[in-house]
Amino acid sequence: MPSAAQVETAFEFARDRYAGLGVDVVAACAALGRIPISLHCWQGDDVAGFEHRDAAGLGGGLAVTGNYPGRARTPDELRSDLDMALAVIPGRHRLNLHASYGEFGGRPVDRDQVEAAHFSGWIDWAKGRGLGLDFNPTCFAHPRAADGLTLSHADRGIRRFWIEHCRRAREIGAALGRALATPCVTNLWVPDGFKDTPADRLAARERLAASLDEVFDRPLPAAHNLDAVEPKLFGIGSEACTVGSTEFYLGYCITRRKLLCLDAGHFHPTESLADKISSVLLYLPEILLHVSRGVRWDSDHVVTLTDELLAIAREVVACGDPARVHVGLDYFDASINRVAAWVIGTRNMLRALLVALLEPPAIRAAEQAGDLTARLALQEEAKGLPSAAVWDHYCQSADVPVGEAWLDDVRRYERTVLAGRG
Ligand code: RNT
Ligand code: ZN
Repeated sequence: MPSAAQVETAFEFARDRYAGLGVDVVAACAALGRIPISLHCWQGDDVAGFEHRDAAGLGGGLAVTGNYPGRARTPDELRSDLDMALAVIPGRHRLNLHASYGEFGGRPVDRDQVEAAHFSGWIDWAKGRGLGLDFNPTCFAHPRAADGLTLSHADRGIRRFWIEHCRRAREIGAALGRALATPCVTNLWVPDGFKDTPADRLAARERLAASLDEVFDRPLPAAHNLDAVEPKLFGIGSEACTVGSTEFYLGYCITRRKLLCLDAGHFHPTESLADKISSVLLYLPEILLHVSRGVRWDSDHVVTLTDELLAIAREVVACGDPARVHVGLDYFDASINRVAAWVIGTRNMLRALLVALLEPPAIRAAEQAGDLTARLALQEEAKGLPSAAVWDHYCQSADVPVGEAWLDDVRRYERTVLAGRG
């Protein structure tokens, strides 16, 4: 690990190098500090939640692999693990909760009964740390989702049940947003789809649209709650047709003024989420990202510092107003230390955003001047600029470990806390 003085020296060199290219590293770091990342609670316990069901019942095409010891089993354990992760991540961030993570006091509370009171422990925790909260209805891992259909189910009773759940989720989202004085993004994803060729795709999609209109019929103040909806290409068990496809939700969002959630794993493997951001921002004021890493399919691998991640971050910054893009993470890996998985993915998201904020303005200027040779040359040279020295300094200034030193802290936590979980 470098000494504090070494970090400082490297930073000064980097600052001058960037200044020579017209990049203000101090301004870039300040801008990075204004971009919150919404950490997904479900990485901490393999999407299990606190309704006392077993992971085998996850359903909805979701799959968590691995059995690394130390899974959080209670809200307090999950919060403790999040505190550990947040202690080694620079900046102030958000937590993204699923409805299944309420504190139900050991009582069976069905999804159509869930309410804001079940999340008061989370509100207190978030308030104490200056964090914002985001929210999701949980439309999987439930007997009434066993057919792989929820809001688009042909049975009106089943649709009603999920409409009620999703309505409650929005109200909870608004309560979280009001309590914390920062709008909660409530993201709706339903697994609805067909394993084999449906005879009537249109009817299912009409039912989904009608159900969504019922879910959203009560207006909520944007200062408290922002509604997002999440399309998907396919899932395990819905290979032939996903009712809530990209086209379905893009049209829905444009006509109903909702946020579109773009998940990096929800497209064909050769499609780039990065390229979609500017297209949808033409028609929607704000969007939500689920930054994930699909490997061959929507595998939800831990986010690493790939070209695709750099490209996504670049587009978030290049659109001119990063506040229009809510950045959340969405992956679940139980084959490695779960706290480390949060830290790795979140630090990588931030590093990618920093690289984007440090992009030399000459690249865009070359394009504007029609000099595509210079654009390519400068893009390639920029890859070797000392962004890592700026990142190290950013971490040091935020009083979090520099470089791989965070792993020692997580290992200590593993020995002292996680190992005792049996
Ligand atoms: C599923 C969606 C969805 C979930 C979480 C748990 O494919 O990506 O966002 O991963 O809600
Ligand atoms: Zn997602």
